[in-house]
This record gives sequence, structure tokens and C-alpha cells, in this order.
Amino acid sequence: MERLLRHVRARLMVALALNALLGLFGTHLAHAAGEDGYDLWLRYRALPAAQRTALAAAATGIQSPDDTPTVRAASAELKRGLAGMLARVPDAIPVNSRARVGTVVLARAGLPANLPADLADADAVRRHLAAAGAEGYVVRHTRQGGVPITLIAANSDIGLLYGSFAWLRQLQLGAAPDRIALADKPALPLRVLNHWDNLDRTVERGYAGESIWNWWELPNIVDPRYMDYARANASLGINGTVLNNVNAKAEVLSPAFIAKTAAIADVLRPYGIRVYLSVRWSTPLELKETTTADPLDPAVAAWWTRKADEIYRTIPDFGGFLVKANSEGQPGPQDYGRNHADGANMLARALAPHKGIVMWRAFVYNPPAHPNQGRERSGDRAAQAYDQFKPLDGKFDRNVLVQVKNGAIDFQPREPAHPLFGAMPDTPLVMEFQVTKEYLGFATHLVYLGPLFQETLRFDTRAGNKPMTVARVLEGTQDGHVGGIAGVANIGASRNWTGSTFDQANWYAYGRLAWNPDLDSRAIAREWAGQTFAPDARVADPVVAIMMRSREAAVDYMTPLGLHHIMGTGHHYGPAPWVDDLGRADWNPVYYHRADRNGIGFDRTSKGSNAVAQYAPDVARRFADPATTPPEFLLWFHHLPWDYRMPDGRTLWADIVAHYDHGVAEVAAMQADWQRLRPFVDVQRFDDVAQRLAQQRREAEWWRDACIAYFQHQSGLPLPAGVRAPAQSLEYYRKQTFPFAPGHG
Ligand code: GCW
Repeated sequence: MERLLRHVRARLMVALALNALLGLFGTHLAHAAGEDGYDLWLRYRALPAAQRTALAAAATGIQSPDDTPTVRAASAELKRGLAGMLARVPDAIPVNSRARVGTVVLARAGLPANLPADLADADAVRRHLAAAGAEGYVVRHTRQGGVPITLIAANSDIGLLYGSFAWLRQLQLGAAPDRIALADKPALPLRVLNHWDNLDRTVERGYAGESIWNWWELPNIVDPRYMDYARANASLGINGTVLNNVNAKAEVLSPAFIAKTAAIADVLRPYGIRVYLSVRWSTPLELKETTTADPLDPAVAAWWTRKADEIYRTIPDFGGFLVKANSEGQPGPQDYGRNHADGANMLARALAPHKGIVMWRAFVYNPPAHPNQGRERSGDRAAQAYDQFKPLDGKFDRNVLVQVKNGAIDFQPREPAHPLFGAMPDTPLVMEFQVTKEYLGFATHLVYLGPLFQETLRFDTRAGNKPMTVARVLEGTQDGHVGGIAGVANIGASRNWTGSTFDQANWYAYGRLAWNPDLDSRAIAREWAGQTFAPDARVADPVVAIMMRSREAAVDYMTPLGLHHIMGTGHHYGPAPWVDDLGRADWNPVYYHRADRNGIGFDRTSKGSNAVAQYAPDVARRFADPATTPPEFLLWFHHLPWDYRMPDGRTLWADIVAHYDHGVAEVAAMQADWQRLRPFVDVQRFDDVAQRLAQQRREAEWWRDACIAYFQHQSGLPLPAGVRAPAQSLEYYRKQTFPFAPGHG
């Protein structure tokens, strides 16, 4: 801890010096100086003069009880933030001293009596606190004994930390300090990141360098970065992190790794973040401590109980386990003729005495019985998770949550919401989003995922034949089964954390939506842009414009109209719709698009796999008919002839081609917009983004050309009039290989 504090102090001094310089020479210097992105959205750069004067008057000192690590983290963050924005360290005001103009008062008001005396609007504050729950906060500019102050109040320590971050966010966005009035609380109790980080520091689907967890050096060498990781997450309200890959190794539960996990937990704890581990089903067997991994074998259950006890001895607030079982070759209870509930409940019982939970993944799909056949539902990968899990609804222990990917295939650029949402009323569900962009151009392509997350969270499942968005399903408002949300992290050891500046926005957007799934992705982009670059509309507006068109652009140049899973084998980068020779039928792109002379698309209606029947009747009816299926899901649910008429009168073939062209044009527009930002963005980040956009443009062309060449080959149709022919032959695209692509294997 001492070491960490020294690190904080050192960073504070550097930040102060930098800010003083910027203050002296004017803000234009801020644009010239390089930024490496390490500070994320918590940059706290010196404010423009007028705002600085206002804030200096409104924030002269901080009054905080500083009696717990979390409250100390809150006041340290306020100090850091104000020192940065004001280029002056605020005073520390002793608790219980008389109100002084411009004091920022941290008040933990578990009891109303703990609010400062003589508070101007104490009644309103109390009302808000009554609604704030265990994690919410109230922040407002008010008066105490007639003196203007800022009150940050909460029912808990963590609420104070969240409130402090919320206030700092407003200030960074240029809000007038005397106008700030916030009252908020998270919608979901469980807001976690899933790291797919291996113990050797490689990261599955990671594009930002090595894992931030330096397992080798832990537990005695603790990287100060862990604390900055905690700050960034706490600033969003993320309150849990699963440290290791769901493709887990048995060793993570060895005493040595439990000690390493405990060291990380110690750093994250003050920031309200619990640690969880992914566990491998067969751990006791592999460690040779049992002779089977059958969940109904008492020796196996006893082993897990002992293991849980051992973990909680060193990590009393350990969160629990995340499990990938009987999925993609991972062992699981089905190896012993048991089902997912048998497995999950056995682990849940080991954790229950410690209040731990099990997040059991529903990402399962079995090899289809007949290769290249999707006629029956069982042959459709998209239908298999539902078929295995729906019958288990209500069979899980209370501390089990079933974790479901946003869509039924696998983190595609666009998928309809997974049919399990709304279909398991007696089971709490966790949404699993992928923040890292496995199928969306890694950290190279600029794709803002806010709209993707929002689209799924707002998807109306029509469960119970009434409006019921996925977000409401997670919140469990109906039945008391409150779920959660998980994001597969895009964080690594690269200096800017996420491999590219704009990928920071995906971490940010995930966290903000985890806090409040009803937030608008454009508003989130605006917040992120304001803090990451500048709140000035000349900067933030074009940044937001780029972000907001980026996801649809990627869908268009990769997988328009409901196409999916046509990416390169293994690494999933770039187009490979022609691949048809992989070990499992449902790993092949041809399985998903089914393009031939006659048409294209996966028939999931009653004439095909009938996966559509897994949705609530209202939704199923809409998706069963191409005329009522939203065009963006058309080929997800239907196999249609190439001359099928789209609503705009074009043939399907012409429409597919137009989408590919539009995707490329959108990237060109994003690139042009970015160039206009040159005067406003520091050279280092500007150039990095510019290079990535140039590469994205080349690769959007590649996607377009390769897919048009291939689908034309399949359809045998001429290119629609006026359409540019692909730059190379289909053979050329087929021959491309990508050895050593990052993030897999
Ligand atoms: O998205 C796919 C990935 C695998 C991943 C798997 C899963 C961790 O290609 O790399 O494995 O899904 O979610 O389990």
C-alpha cells in the first residue's frame, strides 16, 4: 500500500507540473504535447481559464472522514482531479470544522444524523438518499450554515467513491460547479469484467498486449497499474472482475495462485471491486486430489467445499466462480451424464456459506448430427444453448446465475438478442458482452460498440406477451431474480490499456451501460469524447459523429443484412466466406451463409431449423416472415433467392453489394472527419488514430472486394450496373494467410 501511495504522489507531481505548464502557455500546447492514453478518461487536464476560476472558488478544500480505504480512495481521487483541473492542490479541511466557502464535503449518511448540520436542503438530500440504496449517491451544490459547499453524500463508502467520480466527470465535461445536482444508483447489482487472460500472460482474443496481471511476479511484486485499473473501473461503477480466462487452467486454484489472486484483491477492494476466478471443471481430478469430477460424487463436492473455504480464508470477499463447461472441448458435468444444473449447484453449495456466486455460462453448442445440415433445430448452432438451458429453468440454486452471450452465435457485428433472454423467468441471467473486438477488426478498426450493446439491451423479448426489454429481464423486476452484466475485457498491458484510443470508449461504454442499461449510446460517446479529448463542441461533436457511424459501417463492410460468422479461420480477422473444410460443420462460414446459385441466408423458420420458435410468440411471428423481419436480420432468419425484392425495390443481390459499398464509403467519411480534428488533438493520439483509420479503410475495401467476389461466384450473377469490380480475383483473396495473428490459440 505504501508503495502504491508513493506512486500516486509521484504521478500527482508530474500531473501538476504538466498542468502548470499548460496553464502558462495556453491550451494550444495541450494539443501539441503527446498523450499516450494511459490516463484514459480520467485525464483531469487544466480547465480553460474561466472554468478554472469558477471551480477554484467552488472547490477550495476537501472535507472527508478518511476513515476507511474506500473513503480515502474517494478523497484521493477528488484531490487528484481538482489538482489537475485547477493546477493547485485543494486544502484538506478537518471533519467537524466550520463550513468554509467552497468545501467539498464527503458525507456518509448511513444515519440522517451523519449529514452535516445546517444543510440548506437537507430534506431533499435525505429523500434522495432514501432512494440511493447501497451503492447510489447524491451530489449537489448547496449551502451549509449559509456557506456554499458541494455535498457528496451516500449511504455507503462505495457510494461516496462513485459520487466523487460522477462529480469529477461533470467537471471534466465543463459543467458549472454551482449547477451540479446528481442523484443516481446502479440498476444491476453485478457489473463485472471477464478477463480472458491466461496464466502465462497471453490473452485470448486480446489485442492490447500481454495481460495486465503479472502472475509470475505476484504476489510480492504488485504493479501500480492495478490501482489505476481499479480507479478506471470504479469511475464507471464496475464492481467485479474475473481475472482469468474461461478456458481455465487447474493451477489457478493452487495455493500459489490463490495467494496471487489475494494480492490483486487487496488492491481492488478499496475500489469496490471483488475478484472472481474462472474454474476448470476437472480441477480436482487434474490436481490428482480426487478420482473423478462427477458433481454427484461426495468426494468431489467435499473437495470444492474445502477449496472454497481455503480461498475465503485469504480473500474474505471473494466473489465466486465463472464456469465454461461442456463447451468447445472444456470438461463439464455432462462428461459424467449430469446436467449443467447439477454442476452449477454443486459449486454453488461450496460457495454459499461464504456468500459467493457461480456464473455458469450458457455458451454451449454441440456438433450437429449431420454435417452441413441445419434442417432440424438440433442441427442449428444458434438453437442449442436454448435447448439445453431452457429445460433447466428453476433448477439452479439461488446463488447461481446463468451467463448468456448477447446473441446466440458468437459476438458477431450484429446478432438478434439471444432467445434465452426472457425465456428463463426462474433463473437470474447475466448478459455477456464482448468488449474486445474479436470479430470486429481487433484494435485496428474503429468500431464504437455502444450502439451494439444498446441494441441488445433494448431488444424487446415480449416475454409474457408484453413489453419486456432485455435490460428489464436482467433487472428481474418481475420475478425478483436479479441478474447482472459481464463484459469480456479489452484491457492489456499496452500503455493505452486497450491497444487503441477508441477502444477505450468500448470499455467506457460497457461500464456506463452496466451501471444504467437505459443510457443512450450517443450520450455516452459524448461523455467519453469530452473527457478523452475535450468537451469543446468543435472536438467532441465530430468525434461522436465518427463513433456513431462506426458500428453500422463495420456491419456493412463485414456482414450486412444478417450475415454472420464469415470471418477468417481461428483468428476471425478479415473475410473468409469460402471456408468449408473445418472439422466441425458449424465452424465453417459456408454453414452460416449457405450461398449458392439459388440464394443466400440461414433458414431459421419452421421450414428450416425453426430456431425462430425459441423467441416469444410475438417476436417469433415477426421473424418468421421475411416481409416483417427487420432487414438487418434478414439473412439471419431466412434463405432467400438472389432476386428477392427488398423494401426499396432493389434485388437482394444488389442490396448486399450496396451495403458493402456503403460500409467502405462510411469508413472513408470517418477518415475525412478525423483529418479535420488535426488542430484539436495531440500529435501522438492523432497520428495513431489516423494510421488505424487508413488501415481500416484498406481492410474495409478488402472485406468488400473479397465478399463480393465470392458471393458473385456463388450466385453467378453479374455485378449490378455501376458497381466497381473487386480489385483482385477470388483466388487472390482465398490465398491470403495470416500467420501469428494475435489473440488466439
Ligand atoms: O468467442 C469464442 C472465441 C473463443 C472463446 C469462446 C468462449 C474463450 O472464439 O476464443 O473462448 O468464444 O466464449 O468461450
